[in-house]
Amino acid sequence: MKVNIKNKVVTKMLLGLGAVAFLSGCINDQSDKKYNDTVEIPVNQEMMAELTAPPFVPTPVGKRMAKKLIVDLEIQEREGEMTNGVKYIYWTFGGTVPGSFIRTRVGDEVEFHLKNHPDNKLPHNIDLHSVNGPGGGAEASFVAPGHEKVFSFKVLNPGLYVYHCATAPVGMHIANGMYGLILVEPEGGLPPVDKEYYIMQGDFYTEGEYGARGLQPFDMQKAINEKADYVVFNGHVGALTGDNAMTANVGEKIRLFVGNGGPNLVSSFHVIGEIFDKVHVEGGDLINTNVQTTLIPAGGAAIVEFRVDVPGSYILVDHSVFRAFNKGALAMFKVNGEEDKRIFSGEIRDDIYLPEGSVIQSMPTSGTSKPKEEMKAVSFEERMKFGKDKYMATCAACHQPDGKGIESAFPPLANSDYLNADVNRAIDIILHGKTGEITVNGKKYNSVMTAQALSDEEVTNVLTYVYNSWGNSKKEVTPEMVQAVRNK
Ligand code: HEC
Ligand SMILES: [Cu+2]
Repeated sequence: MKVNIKNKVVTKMLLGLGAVAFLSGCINDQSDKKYNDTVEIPVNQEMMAELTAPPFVPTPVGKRMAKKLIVDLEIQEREGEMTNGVKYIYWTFGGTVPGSFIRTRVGDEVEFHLKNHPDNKLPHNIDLHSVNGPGGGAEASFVAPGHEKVFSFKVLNPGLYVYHCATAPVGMHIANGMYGLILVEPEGGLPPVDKEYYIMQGDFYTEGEYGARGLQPFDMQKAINEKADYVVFNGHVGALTGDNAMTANVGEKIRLFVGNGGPNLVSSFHVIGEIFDKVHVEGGDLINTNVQTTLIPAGGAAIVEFRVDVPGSYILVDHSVFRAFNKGALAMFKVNGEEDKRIFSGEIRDDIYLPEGSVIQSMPTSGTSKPKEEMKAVSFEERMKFGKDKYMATCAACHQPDGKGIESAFPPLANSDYLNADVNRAIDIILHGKTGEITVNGKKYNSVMTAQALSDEEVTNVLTYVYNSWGNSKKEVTPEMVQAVRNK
């Protein structure tokens, strides 16, 4: 008996090993076969590639046969706006950051024409991660201003790939915006969806801090230290918020082509209030389902798909969340259509919950009491200085360092008609928080601001700063006024 069992086990093991050997043989054969097939896919017609500026993508490949695809891409060095009042010299593929979206299929033979505009100052090139060949085309495409380089490659592997400039110093060319995406669709195309969009994250390094005005030069040392001033989607703060938000209707299936140009930071890509039904992990064949946050490496990509079920604004972020609320890595998706209360009820009730001795809506304070000896401002200048520091530390995360807020989420304090109309109301909001619908500069907000645990002196300083900045009404605020509202 014993012997028998042993034999059985051994036989099973041998069978198992055999199966493994057989399977791996199969896998090798298959990928080899696939590869050979792809190389031999015939190409007999020629067409110009449709190139699009972000967040749009060219028409799906569908069932079209492989062709000789001519890509005509022009490099432009041009000034753009990083955020309000901040200018930056971008280096671009096609005039935008990220560069033009290129859409191909396996078997295509891409004839790439890289043009360096004569007004540009520097040579550039392109390394496409979809190329099998040295440098991804970098050496072959190295092109001086006023020149055009042509090279061609056979598209072998399906997936979503990053392309970027690889001219030394490579990091600097990427940091200035020289990256984009090229999609290689499989035979027969990707399954159809209702809406497709193109988003790419990038980190930027400027001599001035976030929001420092004027033309900001690239800062090499900050880039080396990986201390980004801006982390943004599609090249600048607000590229995809407010009127530039992506849109969809309830019930539609969305596909996002998401890339990360880097040069340094890895993205924890997340959509607040959505779950990705499907993620092509790293832009390849592996499909994960029901994903909350997907990691997108620098120089990598992912295809994410989800159905939008509930109307409203969805915020796309790098979930390394200070990047989202303090450095710009925030985009928006507006979904229109009918509510479905089975999926999301919205607020059902707001009951008062008051454990003994507690106060509603107060922010946790470190320690129990305020410092006893508070430094009091002795002049207007000092009030402004203390007020600005307090503002940057407590308010800017939501209302933004420039006071402009974030549409549909945080109302502006800059030039705010609501703020300027009533000082006591503003003091009350800081002391006690605010919920419910309000209209600021013609736009509706319906959210919650928690009470800010600040002393009378601090409220005075921060409001003095707010009222005397960004075109506001320069009202005077005193500790007595704050005290009066507190004692009401
Ligand atoms: C956690 C995010 C958050 C923080 C931090 C925050 N606020 Fe607000 N604030 C909001 C939201 C949200 C509203 C709108 C509330 C509503 O819809 O009723 C608001 C409204 C206001 C308003 C009235 C509307 C307007 O635009 O004039 C003022 C004034 C204001 N906040 C000032 C401040 C100041 C000053 C600070 C810092 C001491 C601060 N807030 C900190 C989120 C925040
Ligand atoms: Cu370059």
